[in-house]
Amino acid sequence: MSKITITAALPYANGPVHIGHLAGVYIPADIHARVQRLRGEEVLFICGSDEHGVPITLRARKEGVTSQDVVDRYHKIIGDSFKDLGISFDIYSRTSNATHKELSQAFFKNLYDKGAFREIRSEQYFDEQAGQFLADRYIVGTCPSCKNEGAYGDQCEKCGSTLSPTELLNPKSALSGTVPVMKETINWYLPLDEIQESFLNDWIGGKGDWKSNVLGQCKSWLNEGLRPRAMTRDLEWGVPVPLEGADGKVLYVWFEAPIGYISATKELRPDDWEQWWTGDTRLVHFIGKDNIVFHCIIFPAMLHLRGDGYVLPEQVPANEFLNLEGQKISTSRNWAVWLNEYLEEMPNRKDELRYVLTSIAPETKDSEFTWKDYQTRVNSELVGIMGNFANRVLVLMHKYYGGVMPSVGVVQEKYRLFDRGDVVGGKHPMVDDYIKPVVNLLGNYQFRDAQFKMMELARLGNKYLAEHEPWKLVKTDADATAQVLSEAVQVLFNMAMLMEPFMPEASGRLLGQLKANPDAHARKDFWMAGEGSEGVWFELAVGHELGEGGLLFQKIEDDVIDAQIAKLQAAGAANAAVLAEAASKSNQSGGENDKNTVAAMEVAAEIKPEVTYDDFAKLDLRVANVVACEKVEKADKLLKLTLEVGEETRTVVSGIALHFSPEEVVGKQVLLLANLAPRKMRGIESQGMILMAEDADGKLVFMSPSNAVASGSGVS
Ligand code: B3M
Ligand code: ZN
Repeated sequence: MSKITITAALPYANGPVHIGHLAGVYIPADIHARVQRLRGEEVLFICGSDEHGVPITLRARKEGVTSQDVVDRYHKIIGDSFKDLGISFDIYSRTSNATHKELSQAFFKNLYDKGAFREIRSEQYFDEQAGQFLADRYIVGTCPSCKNEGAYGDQCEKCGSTLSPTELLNPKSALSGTVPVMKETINWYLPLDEIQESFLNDWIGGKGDWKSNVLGQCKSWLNEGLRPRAMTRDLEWGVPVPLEGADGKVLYVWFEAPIGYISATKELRPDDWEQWWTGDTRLVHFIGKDNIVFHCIIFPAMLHLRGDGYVLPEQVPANEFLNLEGQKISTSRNWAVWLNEYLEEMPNRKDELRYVLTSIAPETKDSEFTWKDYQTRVNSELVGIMGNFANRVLVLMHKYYGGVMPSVGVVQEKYRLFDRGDVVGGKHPMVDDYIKPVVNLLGNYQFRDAQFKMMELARLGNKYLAEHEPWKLVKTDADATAQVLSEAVQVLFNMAMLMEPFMPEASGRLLGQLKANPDAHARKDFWMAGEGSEGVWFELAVGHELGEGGLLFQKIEDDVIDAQIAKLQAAGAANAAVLAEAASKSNQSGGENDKNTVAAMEVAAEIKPEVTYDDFAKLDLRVANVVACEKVEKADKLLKLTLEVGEETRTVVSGIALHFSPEEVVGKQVLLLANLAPRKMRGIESQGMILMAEDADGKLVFMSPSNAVASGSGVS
């Protein structure tokens, strides 16, 4: 047993959290923390509000209140809504508190005294009207790479480039809109170029088990060559730089925010906090992809430079982004499903949200939330499969046996759920086919697949009931009925156990309905399956009294979903109004850019960054005929297409099964990306990708030529 320190990115206290944050960071982190606790590990699960940084001061300015007002308001909203959703933080702290100020200043001082920083005199943008230096987001301008006119001094959100203020074209102050002047200032820089050579290259080089999206970003930073980065800023809001003569300067928010994990630990455990950051403690950071460089490069460099035994992260399972109804989630455009509002409007659907967001978690690439899909997953998976299975079993148990586990007479082979031929060797199919795979997937941070595997137990149970129909069997074979229903109860019990980290409330409800309450020791062996324990499965004994059944999940009616969609459409319409107004304004003012135009540009469909003709010429696009098509087993979204491409026959797996039946696809001409690297999906090698358009309602349309063309014809 070792200590595990699990951190979840500290949300900026400048707005509530939304489903994108949850799917990318907080739900996976919570599942992980819960699993580790179930395994008997010593866990500290840390989070808090990030209360410094320019987004907060800008918001305060816009609203005409103080920065402290803003963070007080959102710290409460965010903290309450996490708690309400059941995110099991051991502490939800904040970076404006005294412990944090003290600790982050001490950290800075420690590195300063070691000579770790380079003191650099430079010219920085200064707003003469506001009398202030313009760091990071205080300055806006045109992105040098993609020409987005709304880029910030630290980053272009459109193309993702990291920028420094002086790289922006046409820079303007976000405070006054005036053109800034250059003014000299001193700041302290972390010499990341040197640290790359002396430490980071090797350290990251040894992280072969990190997720490929995370390693990819790290390597591209390293390949480009790191540059010194300022760890102080000329700003008022933040932790003051603890040096003589550094008045008006604060610590860079990305220097002190990660230290917030440590100060939160200290606040929670004043006596042994250091043990959670040294020794053989395992440190895991849950973050979104935009935070990778800070957690994988800068913070580790800081910890390493201290040289006094701080642990470095063992894993940083960063996720990609979640989109909402076809658009990027955006706080400024109010294009989001806000957690606090969701919890108010659907107070009894917490686990439903957890379940759906885990099912679509952007673990390997960006993914998409739609309300219709949410409804389908709740109604057909949670209500239709899981809830229905539990309900049928419990109702029949009460009807036939008064809710008491019956004794089974002669066990009949043909009614067995599993072939137990191999139980003798200490193996049980429940363990080998379900529990161990779930535990393994969780160990690999594959939460989405783990939950899917857990759900397979419900599918298995339903299939088993449908096959043997105990409600009919009861008329002819009492023993078989008792056998089938008892086996079904065992499936329910193990499923309820496996549900615990994903849907803690529903798991508790189901265990309550079963009146099952395994002790911590048994739970531990269950969750250690394959690692230090052969694995255990659970059974309720003959004579055990079951509790009352009841619906595990409630169906969601169309009107609830329609109301949510309408709410988003209203936000969309408000944005369109801003767009129209900005357009008319910019006509009047000769195209001068203002912040409304920036918001408006975000609304229009996003065109990806420019590519060269050479990039384009690498794609081999062909017309292909679909000659056969079938569903892919156990994958409700996938169709397997057999394509004729000139002389050649190809197999392509495509995620269009929810839109088309196989019959609708056969005979179509489609556009094929023929030289995409082959990829295995559900064991089938997909040799290319067919291209589809998506209409405004999210319906897919084939890109077929208007007149039939010979298959294999090139497209250019
Ligand atoms: N406040 C969250 C964000 O980028 C940022 C994380 C800090 S983690 C130390 O949305
Ligand atoms: Zn850009």
